[in-house]
Amino acid sequence: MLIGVVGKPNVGKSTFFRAATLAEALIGNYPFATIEANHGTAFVKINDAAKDFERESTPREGYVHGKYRFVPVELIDVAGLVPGASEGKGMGNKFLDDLSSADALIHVIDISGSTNERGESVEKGSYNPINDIKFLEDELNTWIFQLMDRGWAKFARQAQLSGTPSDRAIAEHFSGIKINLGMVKKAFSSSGLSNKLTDWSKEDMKKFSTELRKQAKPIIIAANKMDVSTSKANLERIKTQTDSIIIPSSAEFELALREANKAKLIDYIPGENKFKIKGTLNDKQKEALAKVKKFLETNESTGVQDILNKIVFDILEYIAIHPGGVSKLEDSKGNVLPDCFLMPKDSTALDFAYRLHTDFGEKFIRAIDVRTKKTVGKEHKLKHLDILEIVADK
Ligand SMILES: Nc1nc2c(ncn2[C@@H]2O[C@H](COP(=O)(O)OP(=O)(O)OP(=O)(O)O)[C@@H](O)[C@H]2O)c(=O)[nH]1
Ligand SMILES: [Mg+2]
Repeated sequence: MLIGVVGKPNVGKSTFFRAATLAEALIGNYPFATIEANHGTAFVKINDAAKDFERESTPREGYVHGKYRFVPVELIDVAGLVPGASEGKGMGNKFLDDLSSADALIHVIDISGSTNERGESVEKGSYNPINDIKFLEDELNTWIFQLMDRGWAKFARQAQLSGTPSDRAIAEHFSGIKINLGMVKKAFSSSGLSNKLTDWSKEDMKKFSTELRKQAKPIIIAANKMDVSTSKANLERIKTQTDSIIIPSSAEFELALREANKAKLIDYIPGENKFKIKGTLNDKQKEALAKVKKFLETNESTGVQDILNKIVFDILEYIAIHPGGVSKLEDSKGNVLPDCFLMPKDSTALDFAYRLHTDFGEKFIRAIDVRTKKTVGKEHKLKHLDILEIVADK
């Protein structure tokens, strides 16, 4: 699972990335602070399933904090995007190449309206960030369209001659940017276009690439810099002007909280609207945390964790599944539910067996739902937080 953090320059992408990963990334109050993409590990938050058995998980990857388990997902923070990127303007082409393997995107916008379309600082509230939402979608749609347009006539002819179904031909053509058959099928049905690719006009191709982009690179909007005074009014206004999914955030405050938690100055569970002071703070730290506390009193959270969770569980509709045994939850080393796999919804017991190991898939006999102790077959559909034992032939 790879999530891209995107947006115009200077909106807080690297701050968001650092808050989510605690990996190093340069933050600067000027456009194009980031040139080379930063890769890191962020975490989605789920209930710790072992708690239902009066135990606590010991994850091989990720960690447990309180009653929650934090499951790793990859995050990539890319260079800022400026208008015309799909024609190579700014860091355009590089930015888009970096996103090829992303499953979904977090579009960070500066909801305070203090950066113009090129990412330069302007007086707060003076720029309307609604423009940014549309511009990013347009750039991504154009990017897909251009990839499609390149050599299209020949491609369409060949697909027809070889008798390959159109959706399969397109899925193969785009597999390099993580587009699969399911996404192409959905794009066909939502665009209502005919299967005869050689008949498609440029307009048809544009329509199709827009639908395909929605499937392949779904976007959630992080309305960032919510801690600035002009943000609240902007957010209310913008919500009425778009049907995009918008979650308010303060990446800066989340970063402060996570760093203070790491330094053991506070106890903070990502996504909560409170934290406990447990270390000795200097005056500067006290002042900074007091500001964050005040923010959390009127906001549900800093938004960063909500955004990650929403993308993975609501937009991509993934579910988290643990391998485990009916007789015991531990592996041979005593680790409790050490593994957790994020799987697409509607995954079956057999899909899960294959995910664990090809051998398990090929030699699948049955599976056992560890919570209910019931035996289930290959086609059994899994649900979020299931624990499954796979019984396979030796
Ligand atoms: N007030 C406030 N400022 C923020 C927030 N997030 C980021 N900033 C500030 O915004 C400026 C830009 O932050 P970056 O994280 O470098 O932005 P970026 O989008 O990665 O910028 P580029 O790499 O240049 O595209 C810095 O001065 C940050 O401190 C936030 O939640 N609130
Ligand atoms: Mg950056």
